[in-house]
Amino acid sequence: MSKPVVGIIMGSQSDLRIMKEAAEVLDELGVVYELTVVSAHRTPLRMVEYATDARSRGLQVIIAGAGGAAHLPGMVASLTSLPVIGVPVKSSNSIDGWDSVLSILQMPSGVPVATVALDGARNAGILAAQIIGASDQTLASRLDEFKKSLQSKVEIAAKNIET
Ligand code: RP5
Repeated sequence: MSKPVVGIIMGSQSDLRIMKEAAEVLDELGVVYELTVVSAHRTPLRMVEYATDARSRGLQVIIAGAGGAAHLPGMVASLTSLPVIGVPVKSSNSIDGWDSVLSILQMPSGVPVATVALDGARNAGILAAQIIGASDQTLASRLDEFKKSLQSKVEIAAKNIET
């Protein structure tokens, strides 16, 4: 089995119900990933180690999901030059998820996080694959097929409702 190129991390095991959607779409696209829990607040040293070792371990993209005071994606982005995709998770204590969205979205200049929609882990997986696909022709072809399948679904739905 080849080495993971995408790292999926989340602030708590409670985020897995959302973050597993990133893993599922990477499975569909044939992208090898690893998945674990890293908390910016509860395990800060583990976060530093994960982010600083990520590139040397072969990762090319990190997907980081967190809820509430969701500092994990931004802090990881501050520690690595790998692209970081942030997934705001609507946790049970959230104020409608705005806390998660704004914590991840409003990054200072110089430290970007590619933020997807609230609970948008599936899109985070697709975006990670697209970043890797920019220099991987086999994956790019798979992504082209994936895009065509989205188009076909809409065309079939359109035919079904047209009168
Ligand atoms: C964040 O707090 C986690 O990312 C999670 O979304 C939220 C709640 O965590 P738990 O209290 O369920 O562990 O750090």
